[in-house]
Amino acid sequence: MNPNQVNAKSSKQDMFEGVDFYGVDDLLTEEHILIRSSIRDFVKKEISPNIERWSQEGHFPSEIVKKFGDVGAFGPQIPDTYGGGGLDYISYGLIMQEIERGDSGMRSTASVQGSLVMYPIYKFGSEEQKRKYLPKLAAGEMLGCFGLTEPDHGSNPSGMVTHFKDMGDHLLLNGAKMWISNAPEADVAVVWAKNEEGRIHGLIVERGMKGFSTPTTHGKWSLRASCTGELVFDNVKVPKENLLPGKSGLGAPMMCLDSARYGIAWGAVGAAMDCYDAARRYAMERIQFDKPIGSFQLVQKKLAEMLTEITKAQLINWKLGKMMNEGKATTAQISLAKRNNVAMALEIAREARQIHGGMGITGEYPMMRHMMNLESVITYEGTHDIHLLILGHAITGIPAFK
Ligand code: TGC
Ligand code: FAD
Repeated sequence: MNPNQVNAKSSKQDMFEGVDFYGVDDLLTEEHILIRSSIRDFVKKEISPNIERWSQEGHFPSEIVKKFGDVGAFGPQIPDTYGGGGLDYISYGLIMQEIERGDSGMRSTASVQGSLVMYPIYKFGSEEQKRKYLPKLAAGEMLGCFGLTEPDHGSNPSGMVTHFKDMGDHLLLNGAKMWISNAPEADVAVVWAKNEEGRIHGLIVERGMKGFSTPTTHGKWSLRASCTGELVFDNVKVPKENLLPGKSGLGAPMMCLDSARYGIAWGAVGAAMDCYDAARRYAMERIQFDKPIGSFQLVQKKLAEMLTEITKAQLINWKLGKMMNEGKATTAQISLAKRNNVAMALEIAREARQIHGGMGITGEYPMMRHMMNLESVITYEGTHDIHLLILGHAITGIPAFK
C-alpha cells in the first residue's frame, strides 16, 4: 500500500468532530476547551497525516519531541516555575485524550515524559535536580524514560533485582530493565533500583555514562510509532547527587504510576472516539443491499453501545479529574478508570473494525492501528487483571496478588 494514498484519503475526512452526547463540555472551563483545541489542531497537523506511515514503517519520529515541548504536551501538570504548564489535572487529561486520538504511541511518549520522568524529579528530586532537568524536559530539549519493569519482574516490581552499591564517592549500578518506552532515544532515565539493604530508590542515569546501554526492542505489532527498549547497567558509576532524595520504597514509583494511569484513562477515550467517529461515518457511506449499512439494526446496536460506553468513560474521567485536582483520588479509583476505559476503547476498536468489513484491516482507517496499540495499553502501567486485583483489595481489604 502506498502511504501517500492513505494520507490523501485521511486528510479529506474530518476526523476531529467532537463526541459529546451528554454535553460534558459544559463541565469544562473556557481554558480547558482552548487547551483541547490547541492540542487537537496540533495532532491534526503534526501527527494524523503521518501516523499511518510511521506505524507501518515502525518509525519513531524523533522530531516530535521538540514539537511536543513547544505545544506544552510535556508536564502540563508540573508547576511553571520549572517549565511545566502549571495546569490542572483535567487539562492534563484533555491533552492526553487528544494526543491518543491521534495515536497511543505518541501519547506514550508524552505521558512517560510528563508523569514518569518529570513528575518523580519534581516530587522527589532535589532543588538542583529540578533546575537541571525539568525545564529541558518540558521544552522537549531532552527526552526521558522510566525504568521499573525487569525481565523477571513485571506485575511484581517489588521483586526487582537491579541494585546499586555505595562506593563512597559514587553509586555502582548493575542490572537490567525491559519494555521501556522512549529508552532507545532517551537522554536521561529515571531508574528504580535497590540499595544494599534492599530498599528501592530512584536514580537519574544519563546517556553517555560508561556501562549504560539502551538496546531497541524489535518486532512489536503494537505502538509501532513509539520506541521501546531495554536499559542495561553494567557497573555504571552514577554520581551520588543523581539519587532522588525525596522518597524511597515501592510507593515512590507507584505514585508516578498513579499520575500516568490517570492520563491513560483519558487517552483511551481519545482512541475510542477516533474509532467511533470512523465507524459512524463509514456506516452512513457504505451501501449494501441498496441501503447504508447504518440503517441495519445490528450496526446501529454497535454504534449505540459505543456512544454509551464513551459517554460513561467521559464522565468517569471528568469526576476523577476533579478528585485529582483536590488531591483526593485513590489508587483504586484511578485503577477503575484505567481498567474500564482501556478495555472499552479496545472493544470499540474491534467493533468499529467490524463495521468497516474488509476495509477495516487496512491503514486507510485508524481502527486496526488503535486496536493493536491498545493491546499494549491494556498491559502496561498494570495489566487489566492487576487493576481488578487493586480494586478487589480496596473492596475487601485483602490483597490477592500473592
Ligand atoms: P504493596 O505491598 O501493595 O505496596 C508496597 C508499598 O508501596 C506502597 N504503595 C503506594 N504508595 C503510594 N501510592 C501508591 N499508588 C501505592 N501503591 C503501593 C504501599 O503502601 C507499600 O508501602 P510500604 O511503606 O507499606 O512498603 O505492593 P505489592 O508488591 O503487593 O504490589 C502491588 C501491585 C501488584 C498492585 C503493584 O506492584 C502493581 O501495581 N503492579 C503493576 C506494575 C506496573 O504497573 N508497572 C508499570 C511499569 S511502568 C509502565 O508500564 C510504563 S508504560 C508507559 C507508556 O508507554 O505510556
Ligand atoms: P507479567 O507480570 O508476567 O504478567 C503476565 C500475565 O500474568 C498477565 O496477564 C498478568 O495480569 C498475569 N498476572 C501476573 N501476576 C498476577 C497475579 N498476582 N494475579 C493474577 N494474574 C497475574 N515498564 C516500565 O517500567 N517502563 C516503561 O516505559 C514501560 N513501557 C512499556 C511499553 C510497552 C509497549 C509494553 C508492552 C510494556 C511496557 N512496560 C514498561 C512494562 C509493563 O508495565 C509490563 O509489561 C506490565 O506491567 C506487565 O508485566 P509483564 O509483561 O512482565 O507481565
